[in-house]
Amino acid sequence: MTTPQPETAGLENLLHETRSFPPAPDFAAAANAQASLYNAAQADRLGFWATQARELISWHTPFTQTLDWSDAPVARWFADGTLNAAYNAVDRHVEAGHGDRVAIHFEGEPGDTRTVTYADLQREVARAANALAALGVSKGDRVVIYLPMLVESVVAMLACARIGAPHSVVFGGFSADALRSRIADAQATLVITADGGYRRGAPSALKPAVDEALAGEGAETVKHVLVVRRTGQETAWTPGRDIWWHDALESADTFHEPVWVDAEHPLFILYTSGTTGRPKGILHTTGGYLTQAAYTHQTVFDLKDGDVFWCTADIGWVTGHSYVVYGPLTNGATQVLYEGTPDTPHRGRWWELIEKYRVSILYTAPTAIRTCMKWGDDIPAAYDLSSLRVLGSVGEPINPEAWMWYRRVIGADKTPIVDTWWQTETGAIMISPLPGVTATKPGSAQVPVPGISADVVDDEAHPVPDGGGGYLVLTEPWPAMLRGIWGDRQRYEDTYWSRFRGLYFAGDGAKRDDDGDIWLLGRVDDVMNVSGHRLSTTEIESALVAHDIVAEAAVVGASDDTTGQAVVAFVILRGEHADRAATPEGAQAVQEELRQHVASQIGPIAKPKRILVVPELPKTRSGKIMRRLLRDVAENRAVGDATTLADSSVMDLISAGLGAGT
Ligand code: 6R9
Repeated sequence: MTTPQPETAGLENLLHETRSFPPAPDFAAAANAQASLYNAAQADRLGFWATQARELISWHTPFTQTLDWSDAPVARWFADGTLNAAYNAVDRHVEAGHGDRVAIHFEGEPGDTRTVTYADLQREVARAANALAALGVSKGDRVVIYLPMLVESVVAMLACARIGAPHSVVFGGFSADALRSRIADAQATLVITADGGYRRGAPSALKPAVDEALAGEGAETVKHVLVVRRTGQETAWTPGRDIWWHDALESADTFHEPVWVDAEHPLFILYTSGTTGRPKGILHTTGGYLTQAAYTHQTVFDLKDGDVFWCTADIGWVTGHSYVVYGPLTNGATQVLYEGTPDTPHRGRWWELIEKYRVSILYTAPTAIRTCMKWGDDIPAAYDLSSLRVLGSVGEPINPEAWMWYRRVIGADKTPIVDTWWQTETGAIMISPLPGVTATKPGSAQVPVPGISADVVDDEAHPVPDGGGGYLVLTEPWPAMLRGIWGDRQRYEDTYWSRFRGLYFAGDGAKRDDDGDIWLLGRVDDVMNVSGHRLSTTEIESALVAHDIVAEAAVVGASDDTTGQAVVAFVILRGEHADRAATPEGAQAVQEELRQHVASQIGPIAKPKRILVVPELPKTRSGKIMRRLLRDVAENRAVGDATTLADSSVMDLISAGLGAGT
């Protein structure tokens, strides 16, 4: 891990963003969030959360305790209350007379659509819960869900919640081996999958990966596989083990009494990759998680009656859990669920969907925003995006250039942008501006949401002053916090609580600007140390992307005999400039131009030692750049394990293309 160094003056300017966008008065006047929320939460943090839990969640047995921290760092929130997450997400809205409200506008990649009301959802979830129970799944059993983005995926998660069986969703793009290791770690008894899903215009099989996973070691606990028929493609079948979802649901009753569970009953396990190969099963429980998911969804996105919400994340990631399933449905929202990729059958598909469903709140990732930016302004310009009123970003630092594009081109230069920092481990949004309250700054997540306490500290755990940099920590327990790593308390304590005594170590570098606002600088392993100067990969990437000819950039620190680390940049040029680097002379000219540009934007110290023009960047399936692989290239090593890449051929493309002018 690199030690943050005191900032050098020359590095300040890029993140010393001076643009600021105060809320529009009419938006502020009508906003759900008011500045007084911060004061209320500060005056009585626990009381504040207890109020949210009572107002936003329906309890079967009301709780009397708010936080029990006696077994720190494992928290217990609202522990003597009982509830059911599926009841909160579905039934109570029907009971309140909103059965006809649309819960999900589903759009399949081939263009098939399905409108699901809350009453429909209630029937489906109840039938699925009965079907699971009939297969012998009961409270506490683990169910692995390996599905594309379908209505059935949401129903499957809620059916598990309804019977108190923690689900573990495994992203449909993961390999059979990744699936097997997660099934084995969770000791799941049931897998819910599909024959396949549609991806880039063609059916893509899923079931074979399940068959392969179950043939492997450690997966013997699985008794049944429920299979959703989506594509109708030919599917190998193991009689006695495999059951069609529609057959199981057809015979199931539409009434099901929810299983009331303790607030601390496990709701789900979600695996996330750690620094070692073994995935970490992040454990979330029911009451606190649901409270913070609902609260942040309502406050950070300013959710109102009549809004149409669209979070583009896959349910295989935590963002899909909290802002496709539990947050929006607990709040009774109407949302869009889209199965496919943004460029199928054309690059305007997302904007077409926003126009079609009058989406008013869009929540997506910087990588998607930069991709759309690369495709050009004329594509979104062809659609009516006037329904949009709040835009969100999540997953990685958003460079100011992409932020400004998002606001100008998608948000008609007026829509507030909420840059939300959080993690699988935190369960819900932790740091974000509040629309209508915060004057936003391009590239900064800014302030902890009311009720959350975060800080930036130095190596000795001392808070840094405004203008200083260090590590992001969370200083007080929060309702949606992870309750541990499945089956491994020691690893939980070691990973998150051993770096700084009594503080949760998030693993992200951060700085405070002169106003005290927080800027996330990427994972601390992405922080470079060049000649004793702390340089952030994000900062240099932002500078590169701010240049006209650059579409995307990834920066790594490669070990260097003299400077410790050296800055190596990988850039994708914008379409119309791509040819410029085709010849060695052209590539050299481009490199020199970009080096000078970084020098002028940040300072000579940040000038990349090497700039490599590449056709693609290696990204995980959740869109995070895999810098580890780029470091292998930069340090002239054989490229390491690339199995978690979304597209495993990217590294071959990169290696093949190098040579010219590097
Ligand atoms: C929700 C999610 C968590 C890591 C986190 C950080 C990065 C997420 C960010 C952000 C800067 C933001 N991250 N949101 N960095 N600004 N708004 O993405 O969870 O997949 O567990 O990733 O993502 O590095 O530590 P997860």
